[in-house]
Amino acid sequence: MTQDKPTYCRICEPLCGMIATVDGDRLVSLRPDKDHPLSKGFACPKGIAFAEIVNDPDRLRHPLRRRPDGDFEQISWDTALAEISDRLLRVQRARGNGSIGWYFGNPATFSTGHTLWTGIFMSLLGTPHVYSAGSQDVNNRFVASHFLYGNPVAAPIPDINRVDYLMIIGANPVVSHGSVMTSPRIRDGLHAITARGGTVLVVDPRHTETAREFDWLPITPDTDALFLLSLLHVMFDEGLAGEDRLRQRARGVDELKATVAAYAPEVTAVRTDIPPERVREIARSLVSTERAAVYGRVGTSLGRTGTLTTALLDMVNLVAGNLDVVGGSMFGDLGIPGQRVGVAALQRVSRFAWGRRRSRVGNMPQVLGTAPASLMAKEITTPGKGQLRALFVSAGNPVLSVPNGDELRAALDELDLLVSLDIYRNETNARADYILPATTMYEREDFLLPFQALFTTPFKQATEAVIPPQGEAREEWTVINELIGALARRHPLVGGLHLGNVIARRLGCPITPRVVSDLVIRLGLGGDRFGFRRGGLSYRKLVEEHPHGVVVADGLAPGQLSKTVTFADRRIRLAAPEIMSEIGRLGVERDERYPLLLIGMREIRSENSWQHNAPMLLRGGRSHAARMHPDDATARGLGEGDLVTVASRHGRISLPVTVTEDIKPGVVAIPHGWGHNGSGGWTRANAAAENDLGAGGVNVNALISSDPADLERLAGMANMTGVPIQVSALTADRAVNEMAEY
Ligand SMILES: Nc1nc2c(c(=O)[nH]1)N[C@H]1C(S)=C(S)[C@@H](COP(=O)(O)OP(=O)(O)OC[C@H]3O[C@@H](n4cnc5c(=O)[nH]c(N)nc54)[C@H](O)[C@@H]3O)O[C@H]1N2
Ligand SMILES: Nc1nc2c(c(=O)[nH]1)N[C@H]1C(S)=C(S)[C@@H](COP(=O)(O)OP(=O)(O)OC[C@H]3O[C@@H](n4cnc5c(=O)[nH]c(N)nc54)[C@H](O)[C@@H]3O)O[C@H]1N2
Ligand code: SF4
Ligand SMILES: [Mo]
Repeated sequence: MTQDKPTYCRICEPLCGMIATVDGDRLVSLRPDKDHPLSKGFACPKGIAFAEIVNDPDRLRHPLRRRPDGDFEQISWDTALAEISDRLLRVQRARGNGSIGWYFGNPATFSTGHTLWTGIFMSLLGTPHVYSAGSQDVNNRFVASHFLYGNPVAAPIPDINRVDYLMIIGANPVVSHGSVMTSPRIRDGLHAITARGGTVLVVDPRHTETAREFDWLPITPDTDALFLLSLLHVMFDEGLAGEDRLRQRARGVDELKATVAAYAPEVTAVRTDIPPERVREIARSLVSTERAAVYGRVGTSLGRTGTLTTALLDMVNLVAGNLDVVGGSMFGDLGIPGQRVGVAALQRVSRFAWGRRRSRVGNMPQVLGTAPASLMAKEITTPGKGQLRALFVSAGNPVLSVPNGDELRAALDELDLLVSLDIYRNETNARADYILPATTMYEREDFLLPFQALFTTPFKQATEAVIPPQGEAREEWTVINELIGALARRHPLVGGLHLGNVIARRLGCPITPRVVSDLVIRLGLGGDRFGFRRGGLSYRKLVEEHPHGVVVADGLAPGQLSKTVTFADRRIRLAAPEIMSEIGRLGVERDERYPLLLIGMREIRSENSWQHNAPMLLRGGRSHAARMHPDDATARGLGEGDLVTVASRHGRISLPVTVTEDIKPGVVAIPHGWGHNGSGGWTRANAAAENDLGAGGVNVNALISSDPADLERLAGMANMTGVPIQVSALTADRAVNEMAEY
């Protein structure tokens, strides 16, 4: 007998409602939930295909241990945990807590237990070796907010439901479904803007899927900061800025004004390739349209000055009068009493506050307790106190996702202990000593804390697990509890936590992610405040009475800045010296040998490196290719499908080229997450994208530098966009050599 259970998808940020059809312990299929108040029957192919991932024969179902010959053998959980604990203790005794590290990848964010437990465990250990996908994604956002608002977790989001002029810069929501913004049916949301007579302008080097549906303004990669400085220039120069009001809300207006004076649109056009008149027109529209917003994402994060660029996005919104107002760029509200005071106190005392801790290699500042993942390899290979010796990798595939994967792959072999928690065997855990099988999202209950302030329509949904763990899979936080137990006797803080866990369990009220989530739900927007707010929400109520989720407010509330800014005068800082000094880095010396600029792109039927194995997503064949403009192709004698070598100062890859008008001349786009190399799992992914060079595609991050000197300075962001490259035809004998290297 099958049963339909409402739940939601946790692959990417809209968290679309899903109906899981379950037969006993088996997930039969997934379909979009028509009764979900926001996604209203929408789900993308990745979401639907997830049933194939849950049931994938390639999925990990048992703990594995690496044998001396490199192959893996199945072992029991007891053996795995006992051996891992033992080896971890040995490393800890010999080298200290600071030799233990953790990298958590993108899917960890979609599991409250996973993120919380990892964070708590590592911070109690006090190790600086905590890494995440954030330094390849969004950490610059936190640092920009730290300097602007004194609040690293404040993230303004566009008021999609009410905005009338939206400038999207460096994001492709029609494919990505929106990021740092939880807005189901985002494509419809954007079309609604134009349907009500508004404008959606997409500033992007590529004529993306989003740009094709709206207005496209091409820009030279990694020149967004210059463009934004020019927008500010025009706003001040033409007296559009409403300076009195601005001064009430912000400090540093004069410094900002003086700085942007040098960036007239005519000056920056040489670099951005945006006609000055267009810049003036956009600046005026942003000011004169009552409901206008600028929104940027990955494309504005991975340049050489991602923190500056993101800070400038907020400054443009603020100066144009569009920050924290209806229809503009707004702050979500958790609705938890004392949230501002709490963040302010943490900023003051916590070692997680920006700049309190710096990395051993490269002297880079930590961001929310994490160091740049680009440094992991060198932290492993550089001897000395604090050398990284034991590493856990959970829900991550850094060998493909961080710069210079080859360097990292080789470094992983030098570790005393490498443990992976994953649902698959991947290119990273191919080097692990142990691989532990994790549950997928449908095998765990969840209420996603990290996304609560990012919903463009305030919304809450909690789910039960829809099926039990498959095979011997376990939830990450329960595994972390075991590790905490293992280190308890050797470390007072970890010991304290372990003792707390044991006592709570004895008392029959174990500390679980659900308990923590329940607390946040009850204290937050729409919560029952433990009985003080009648009819309010709790975890149980959400699951039992609102299985499709519930909208908790009509729209985002304006006027959140006073709850967001932690500085005593509650005014935004526009001229933090750290941010301003980044402007000095905007100049570039072009290297004639690398005349083209590399950018990234995401594909609709793929999620980073890990959805290349689902038959539904591979239908019709998939290939990995570099996108290039016909002018650039002709100049190099290249045609559609030709094999090329792409080289940067840091590495070289070979793959086929696709010639397309949908990209700015001089720019080449290559998707990341490819480079599957037959590591034992992902049989279909390894075989897919087959071309004359082999299968599985190539790892574009071989072109990206992991040198600390090449990282963005304030957040340690990897520089993955606007990277100078050269492209040339792959000659027959070169191809033979490349094949030999595979
Ligand atoms: N289908 C699918 N969806 C996904 C993912 C996926 O892999 N596949 N990944 C998820 C993840 S992890 C994330 S973080 C989000 C990301 O969500 P988005 O940021 O919306 O997605 P991207 O496709 O990376 O969009 C970045 C855009 O920036 C452009 N760009 C590159 N360099 C520059 C530049 O210098 N300036 C400007 N102005 N634009 C530039 C690129 O052409 C691209 O269109 O997507 C999530 N959703
Ligand atoms: N060149 C370039 N590189 C990039 C980017 C780019 O735009 N360009 N984007 C960057 C961005 S935004 C991101 S987020 C990173 C992603 O980087 P990573 O997070 O390191 O890599 P993913 O490919 O997302 O790998 C996720 C892994 O988690 C596993 N997994 C899935 N679900 C679960 C689960 O529930 N539990 C556990 N334990 N494991 C699970 C999958 O099997 C897979 O092995 O890549 C970054 N790298
Ligand atoms: S857009 Fe697709 S992958 Fe993302 S949450 Fe919705 S269904 Fe899942
Ligand atoms: Mo990401």
